[in-house]
Amino acid sequence: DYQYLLTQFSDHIFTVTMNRPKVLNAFNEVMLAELNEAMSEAAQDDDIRCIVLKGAGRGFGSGQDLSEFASAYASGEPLEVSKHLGKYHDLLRTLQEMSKPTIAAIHGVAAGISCNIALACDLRIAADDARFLEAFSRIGLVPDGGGGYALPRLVGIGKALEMAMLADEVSAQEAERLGLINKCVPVAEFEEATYRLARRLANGPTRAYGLIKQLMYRGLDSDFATSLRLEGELQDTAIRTDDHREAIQAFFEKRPPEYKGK
Ligand code: T3D
Repeated sequence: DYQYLLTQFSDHIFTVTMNRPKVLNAFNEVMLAELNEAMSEAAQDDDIRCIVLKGAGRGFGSGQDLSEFASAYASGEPLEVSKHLGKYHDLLRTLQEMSKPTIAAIHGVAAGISCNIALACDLRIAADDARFLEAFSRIGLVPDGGGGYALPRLVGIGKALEMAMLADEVSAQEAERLGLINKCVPVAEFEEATYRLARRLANGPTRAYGLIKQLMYRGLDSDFATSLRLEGELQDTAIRTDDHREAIQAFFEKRPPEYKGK
């Protein structure tokens, strides 16, 4: 049991809800440690074939808990930023490296490092009341939590600089248009649409999804030749999976495939 997370598992879908609603799910040390633990365990669990990350109460998350900064400054202790950030970096690595799809389901505000953790998930679905805020420059900081990596790749350098420097809120509709999120849906349909997407992924060819993640994420930093080499290696693995064989058989039997994630 966690102090600041709610977790739920059904139909191969693992839902993690950040649960500090009074502060819009701001990250304190405990919640960050718990999220690291929950995601690391989920990464190892073959029964889990899709992860949904969301926030309790009226938003997804408000970023780092600023009262932790304030109390450190008041006590005169220096903040060990690199050590502290390292724990966020562990989480980002786990999200990218785990061989199963992750969905950030965003309603209300996603600010600061909460926004960037949403960007580190594979897919993003948002309610139409969602707003995205690279809040960092408002408090004299640079985007962290992988924002410097993900943001320009998702929306292009011009918009990334605008979001980071001006730190204006971006609406869900605008975020969808920019490619910052995959889909914006009406609030009333948000829950249903989130789990429709999650079920689709959880019932899909999980091994192929894991290999697709490698191909895409490594491709972001590869030259053409390296990426082609990698696709050869990964396809060699994909072609040996039970799910691939099942899909070929299902095609000729004119029925939907029944993937087992193997
Ligand atoms: O080393 C490192 O860790 C560096 C890492 C930095 C990572 C970061 O994430 S830096 C960015 C940190 N986040 C922010 O600067 C955002 C601060 N919050 C806001 O600007 C606003 O709260 C929001 C735009 C997110 C939402 O506005 P609104 O009007 O919907 O809600 P609110 O009334 O401002 O907030 C509700 C409550 O949550 C309020 O408490 P109260 O007055 O009801 O007792 C507010 O103080 C609290 N809250 C909101 N954000 C945080 C927070 N408390 C602590 N930390 C927060 N980040």
